Amino acid sequence: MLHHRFYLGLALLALSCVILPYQAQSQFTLQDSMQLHYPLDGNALDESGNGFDGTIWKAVPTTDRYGNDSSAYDFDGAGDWIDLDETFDYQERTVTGWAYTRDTTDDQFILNQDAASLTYGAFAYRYDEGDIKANAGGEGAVVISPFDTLPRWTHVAMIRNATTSFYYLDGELFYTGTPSGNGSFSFPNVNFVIGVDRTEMNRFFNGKVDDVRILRSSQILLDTI
Ligand SMILES: [Ca+2]
Ligand SMILES: [Ca+2]
Repeated sequence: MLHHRFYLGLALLALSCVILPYQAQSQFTLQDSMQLHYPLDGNALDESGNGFDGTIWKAVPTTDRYGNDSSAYDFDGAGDWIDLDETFDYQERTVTGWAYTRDTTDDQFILNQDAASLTYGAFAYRYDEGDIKANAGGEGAVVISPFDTLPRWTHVAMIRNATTSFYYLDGELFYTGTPSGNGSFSFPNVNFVIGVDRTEMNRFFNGKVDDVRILRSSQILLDTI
């Protein structure tokens, strides 16, 4: 825990130059900028107030990272996912969630929105040939070494603004990049999907997902780490 707090402090320091000018100009609050929030406590209702409720395809309620019953969703790696008819194509964007991973051997998508028509690029958190890969906004995938031990819960945050992308795992900033507008032409899907790739037919996640949030800002969510 101390380890995470240390890195969170570093993360705050690193982000302060981004957040502070933004807040001063817009006076946005975190809640104002929340576009989607799925606590996934027995349903896929959107608690952001925007009504972006998800549709659950075969995923089942399970325990969360604290052991609370029916407080996350389990995806069995074979035909389970959650989707909704909504896109989150923002220049300033934060996508976060918790994922419980059993195995990264098979290619799997946890959080995904990917189409070439998106102005601000595809985003994804996924496993590919044993690596962890993330994409905050269209740039080439950021590759992270495989987890040392599995299974495990991991918090991921993918953040972009007009000039910079930020990638966090468990509160640790591991990469900053330059976001672009790239996305896929084949089987594009402008809508956000959880637990499967953009086709909604392939690369199903084998694990659990909890506390998915999308914000229209480049703030990191302190209460989720
Ligand atoms: Ca939950
Ligand atoms: Ca299944």
